[in-house]
Amino acid sequence: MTSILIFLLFISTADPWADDSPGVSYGEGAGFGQGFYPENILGPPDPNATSTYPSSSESELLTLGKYGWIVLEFVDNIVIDGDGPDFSVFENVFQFGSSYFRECAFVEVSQDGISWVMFPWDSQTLEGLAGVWPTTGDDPTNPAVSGGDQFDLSDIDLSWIKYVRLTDCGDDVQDGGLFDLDAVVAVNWQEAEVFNQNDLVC
Ligand SMILES: [Ca+2]
Ligand SMILES: [Ca+2]
Ligand SMILES: [Ca+2]
Repeated sequence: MTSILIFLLFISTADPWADDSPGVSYGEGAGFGQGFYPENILGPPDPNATSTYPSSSESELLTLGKYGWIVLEFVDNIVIDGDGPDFSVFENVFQFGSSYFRECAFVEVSQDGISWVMFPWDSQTLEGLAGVWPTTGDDPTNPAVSGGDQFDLSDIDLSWIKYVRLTDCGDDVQDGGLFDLDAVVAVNWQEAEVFNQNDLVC
């Protein structure tokens, strides 16, 4: 009985947030937030951030630097392809008037941390990049109200992923500067302990 209770307690701790960061490589201009890494980019986005008052705290943000990259891993859960967007990336984008201050990153995903698939992106519309839309401050697990940038695994024909890699766009995109990661949040997910990858067709 005790072992059953411990097991139930264990699986009940799964959460939608990214759980670990097994790799990071800083580029020119990095430094901000490194003293708080990795806690500042795990868990939910800054709860005080809104569209017009973005997060500015080193305890919530990590600057990757020019062409810097970071890998996030889902440990207690995996992201699955469900209806609509499957995960969201939050940066400290903010709105002023009808304009937005944006700092973008390329988004790749992986099942094993070795083979990666990049979401297609457009340098003019910025579609397919992270760091485009502000955090609203509303429920970060609900893409209909959360803001941030949403990604749908069906767009790249994957049924599940365990890793997300974000790479600062550097000079490849005309944006405001350096990407500052706040959080990566699963929208459609399963607990890792009950997940059997043989049940899903990749
Ligand atoms: Ca998690
Ligand atoms: Ca954060
Ligand atoms: Ca989907």
